[in-house]
Amino acid sequence: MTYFDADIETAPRERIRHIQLEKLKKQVAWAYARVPWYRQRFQELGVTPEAIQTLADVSRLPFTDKQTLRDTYPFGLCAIPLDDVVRLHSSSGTTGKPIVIAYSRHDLDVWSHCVARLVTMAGVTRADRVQMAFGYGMFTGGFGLHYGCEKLGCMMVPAGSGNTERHLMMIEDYKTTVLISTPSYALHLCEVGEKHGFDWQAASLRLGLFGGEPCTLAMKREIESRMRIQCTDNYGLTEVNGPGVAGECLSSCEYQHIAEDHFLWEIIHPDTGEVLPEGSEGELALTLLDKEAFPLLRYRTHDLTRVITEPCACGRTHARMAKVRARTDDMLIVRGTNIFPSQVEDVLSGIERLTPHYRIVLDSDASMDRITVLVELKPDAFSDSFEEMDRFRRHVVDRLKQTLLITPVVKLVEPYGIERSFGKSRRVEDKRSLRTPPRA
Ligand code: DLL
Repeated sequence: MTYFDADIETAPRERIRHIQLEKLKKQVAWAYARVPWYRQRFQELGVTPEAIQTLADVSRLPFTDKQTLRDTYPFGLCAIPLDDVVRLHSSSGTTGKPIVIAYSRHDLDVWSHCVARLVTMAGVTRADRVQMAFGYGMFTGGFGLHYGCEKLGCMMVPAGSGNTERHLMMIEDYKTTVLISTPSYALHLCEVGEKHGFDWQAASLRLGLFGGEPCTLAMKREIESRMRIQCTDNYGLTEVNGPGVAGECLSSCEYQHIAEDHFLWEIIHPDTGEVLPEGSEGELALTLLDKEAFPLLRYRTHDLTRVITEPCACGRTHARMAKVRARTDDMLIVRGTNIFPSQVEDVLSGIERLTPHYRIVLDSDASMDRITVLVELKPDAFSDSFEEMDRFRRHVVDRLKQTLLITPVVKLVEPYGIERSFGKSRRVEDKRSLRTPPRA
């Protein structure tokens, strides 16, 4: 069984759009007929499912977002009897109640099909032995990628997250060929392996499939050269199944093919919600095209990207999204200046003597907000000379200042001094909310 579906994946764009329109009409009618929340929103906007005559008509429909899921928590958006729900997953959100998503048997089949295609695109075959370093639980990463690879026929090693030494042992003993993890965990595995004298050159690993968090090109190249593997990035979110929404093929570095026969994308203005012209950067909104249990129309992802439809060297005709480097809700406002963590990352990745690990801490003294960037030195960048280290620290401050337009505090941290994460890395700590309120 192969999961390269040439008929669909290399179809002319008009055919893809035709498939999308037919599915969209059905999906909208499904949501309207079965979910009171949609019926009410449609009525408020004065639209009915019959309004959908072309793909552009999607812009007449209401948006959904995390708030919709919170307002209807837990099962208010469910379009099928709960007895027909076979799985729940929830988001890794850190504030308030989690959001929950339900799946029918059909939804799980569609999801694993999307993932089987995605991993095939990344070079995985049924002969591969796949080591899973995503957690199995409410997070969609572990189960989502697991069932897609299993559908393809791979030998799955469901190691889960954490226990890095055991991961190394499994690579060696089971001769695994594919690692699935966040890029930050891959980097951690790399370091622990190097500390133990693990021979990456001799190891069987050949591919790394990363996702769940941003992976800069610099980070990808670093992992590729240290682990001696080829890496691809893939994108997804809990609300839209999980992984399987978009992924890189082996020819399309930095762009990820969207599974367009299952997801309709729009790029919208993050403030006004207006649909932007093709190729513009904006917020990605996604409509699931064949979801039974939890239909989501025009789901606002908060992820900033742009989508191109030019042909790809791999022959696939599905549109490609640029790497997500920032979220609209990631933006930090420090002393009135807007800062994205990805800007800090871009600067640091251009400084030879630093590792890719860093942390941003925001706090305030008196009425002033302060941004501190902790940066980690590579082992060979460490010097006994205080003057030399301080000169380097000031150089990092200057480089950051040029991009951020405000002066950060920079602290140099010794090699391995920044805590590693097993899953998604937390790079920003905002302590400003802990400020003691002034006395009345
Ligand atoms: O992270 C689903 C996933 C698991 C995708 C494993 C790929 C692999 P959530 O926990 O709901 O779901 O987080 C979704 O993470 O809106 C993005 O902001 C971010 N994200 C996910 N993948 C990427 C990526 C999973 N490849 C949120 N690059 C999304 C950049 C990513 N950001």
